Amino acid sequence: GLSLGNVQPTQKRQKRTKKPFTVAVEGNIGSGKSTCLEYFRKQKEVEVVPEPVAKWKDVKGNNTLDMMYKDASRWSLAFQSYVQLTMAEVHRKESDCPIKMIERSLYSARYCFVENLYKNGLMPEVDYAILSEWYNWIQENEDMHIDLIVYLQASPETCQSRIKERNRQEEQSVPIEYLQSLNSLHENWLIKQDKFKAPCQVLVINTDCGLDEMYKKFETHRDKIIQMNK
Ligand code: TTP
Repeated sequence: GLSLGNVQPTQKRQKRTKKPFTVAVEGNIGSGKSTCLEYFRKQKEVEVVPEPVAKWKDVKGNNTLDMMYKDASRWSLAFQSYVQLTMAEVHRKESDCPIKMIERSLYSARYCFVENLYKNGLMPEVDYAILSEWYNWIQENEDMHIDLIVYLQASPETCQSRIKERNRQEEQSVPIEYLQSLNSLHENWLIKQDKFKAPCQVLVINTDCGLDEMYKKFETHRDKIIQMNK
């Protein structure tokens, strides 16, 4: 109502001028990213920005994630350009919390997923070239800064059994080879760092274990993950 008009400028002035310490949680499909984000969401210093997967499943009523899995050659350009747009929004989102945690990043969308589609013949070269040019433009013109990557490392077999367990309808046809290929791309990017370099320090947590042990590992690494920008 009327009184709100007076509140807004004050809120603006109170906005933190410091940038939040930004943590991206990375890892294969089913590696445990959502579990990790849920765990740290409980900390009052942390704002979690979830992955915009709900948007991908409803573009004017079209489930583009499903379309991509059913016919990658036809739909992966549309799908990955929308992923790129929505991830750019995640990077740009301001936070009043000292720590901002995001699920994935523009980096893994490009270096793991787009790369995977192209390398496996599921995306034509021209589509790959256009997405790459868009990616380069965003990298030059937008703030994609990350302070820390938490890499949840899990075997493709672990990921496959978790995918089966959670039973997300779109993913039921994902073959083990797809997960193996995505796993190599994550390893190349975050561990070997040959073709693509990690944009910041990488903290590796192995998640080939049960839920309780996973929580214990998150707790062990808590102070490395929850850092404040000075
Ligand atoms: P993930 O980002 O791996 O999320 P997840 O919920 O599977 O993670 P976790 O189990 O670790 O909590 O992927 C979500 C879906 O989107 C998955 O089916 C892979 C797909 N995807 C792409 O196909 N291309 C992309 O660029 C991204 C980011 C996701």
